Amino acid sequence: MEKTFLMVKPDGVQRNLVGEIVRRFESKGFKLVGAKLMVISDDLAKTHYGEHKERPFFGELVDFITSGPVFAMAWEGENVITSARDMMGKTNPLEAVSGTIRGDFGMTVGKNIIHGSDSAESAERELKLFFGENELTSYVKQDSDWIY
Ligand code: DAT
Ligand code: MG
Repeated sequence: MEKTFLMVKPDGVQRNLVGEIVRRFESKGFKLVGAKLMVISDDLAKTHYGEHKERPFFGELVDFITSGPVFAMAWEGENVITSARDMMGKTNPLEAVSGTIRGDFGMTVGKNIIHGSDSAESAERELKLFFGENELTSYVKQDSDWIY
């Protein structure tokens, strides 16, 4: 089953949105297989956002993502990578439609509440960056026959 990496950013943690965000993915039917509250190091931030290192906002992005605790999560389910991106909404919260996390809770691109892997390759890469193998759990959820 597909897995993805999602992370409530420092603004989402400070704004008490961890529970709301976990609830949305749980309610959809996805399975939480890993989670931790952590402060991202400068090195990890630069590696994680490496694809953006030439962009003018890179410094700001690294400062922001390391500015306070984030809630890192691994989620599992059918089509979870694309589905989670749809549930997050567009990068700019002002363009994100209502009903999405960014559309419902965000106002600016620099503080857009949540990160989610954008492809199978980034999901694999980001899960490895943030979680050790023994930090991801494999288990049967009792509601799975009612979801699939
Ligand atoms: P996403 O987080 O939707 O995958 P992205 O990978 O293009 O978006 O960018 C990563 C993060 O960088 C994004 O969540 C917020 C920040 N960012 C993107 N574009 C920006 C911009 N034009 N100005 C400031 N921050 C930006
Ligand atoms: Mg991205």
